[in-house]
Amino acid sequence: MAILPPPTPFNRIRLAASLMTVLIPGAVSQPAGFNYDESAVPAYALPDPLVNLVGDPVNTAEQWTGQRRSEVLGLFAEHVYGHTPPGAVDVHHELTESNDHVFDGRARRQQVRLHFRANGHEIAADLLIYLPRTATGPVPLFLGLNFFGNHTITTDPEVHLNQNWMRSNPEIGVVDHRATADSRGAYARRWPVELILQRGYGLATLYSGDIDPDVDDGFQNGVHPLFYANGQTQPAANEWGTLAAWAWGLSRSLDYLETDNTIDASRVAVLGHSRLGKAALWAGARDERFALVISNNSGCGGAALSRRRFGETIERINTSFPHWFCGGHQRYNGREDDLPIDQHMLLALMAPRPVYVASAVEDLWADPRGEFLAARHAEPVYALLGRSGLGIENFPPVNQPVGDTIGYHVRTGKHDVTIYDWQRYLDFADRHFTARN
Ligand code: GTR
Repeated sequence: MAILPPPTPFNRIRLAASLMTVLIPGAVSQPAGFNYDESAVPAYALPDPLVNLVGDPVNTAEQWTGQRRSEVLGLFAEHVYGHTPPGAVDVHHELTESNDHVFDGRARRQQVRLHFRANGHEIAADLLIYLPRTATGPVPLFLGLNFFGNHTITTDPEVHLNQNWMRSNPEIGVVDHRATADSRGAYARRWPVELILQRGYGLATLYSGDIDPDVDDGFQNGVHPLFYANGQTQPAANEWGTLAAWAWGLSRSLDYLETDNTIDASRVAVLGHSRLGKAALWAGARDERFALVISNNSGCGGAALSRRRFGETIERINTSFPHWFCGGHQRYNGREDDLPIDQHMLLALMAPRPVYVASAVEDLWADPRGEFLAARHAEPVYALLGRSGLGIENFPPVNQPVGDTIGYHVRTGKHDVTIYDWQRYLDFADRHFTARN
């Protein structure tokens, strides 16, 4: 666990200042030296999702589903997120706490520890689940990773305080890489649990760092060592980084949700904000059990087109966060046009399932227009599979949700998750989940 200096008072100040610019979710603004001017976006040509690697057109749904889809998935694994090792780990689910009368009897709560063991290594992740108590049948549910522990998403005092390493953030009570009681509820405004429950949905969340700490530690902790071959000490250049590990954690959470018959595992929406939105998209691409996928301000390496080089660039993200993608992704620093894919093809991997992309006008670092354009250029794949996508050509006005099977909005405000975002996600899920039943 190398890179962070010891917490002397001086270092703390220096660290706090540098964290403000790159590490604290929500504190990301517009670092200087990057392009925020639409007229300076270079000319670029996007790869066509419907032309396969040998140059043949993909004309039928069968060709997409039977061949091209796995080709595109393979390209993202090879060049962007890294291949997830195929090996199995030993999994054990432990119910650590439950209560059938929370929020004045309106909800049930479960805390489940997922234990993963292999290769002499073991990690555990705590899944926090809230379910509406009045449900008459299995409930649909939103699943997402959080940044600082389950106890930060709610003021509910019974939620276990996370004990694992996390990025220091004294402003919210995370001190010397550990959560303190002061961090309880620090991000509750981003997780309107009671609204979600009222609308008839469950919510499940887990701390991303339980799966892999968000630090460039040479992959010596988190889930990676569980998969090392004999003598292997770090992932190969085309093997998974941290985002793919987080996506793996989302799939393992879904494995658990499938075992609870009060949850409708065929109606689970996976969502995430920012870096965790990138992970949610990769999870949705790899694991077609996720019925609906939501990207909240995911930006570079998420929903935004890389070739636009607007706001955050591949070189910048690989420099600030060398552990997020596979090692081989560094080859594309400053060479976006050489990538065999762009992020519209990541969104296309969700087809024909509903996918929602949300941006914020002030979040230029994440390139709202690039996120919109990726959604738009995913449309031909949806059309091939008989689904209507966004249905509009031009960037929509602020606070005006658009689209059918591909949803999009750009709201007022900053890089964040707001009630406005959640209301749109709930409406979108209502529309698609109800339509199916
Ligand atoms: C930033 C990073 C973004 C985004 C953000 C976050 O520093 O440049 O890609 O992931 O962090 O996760 O809040």
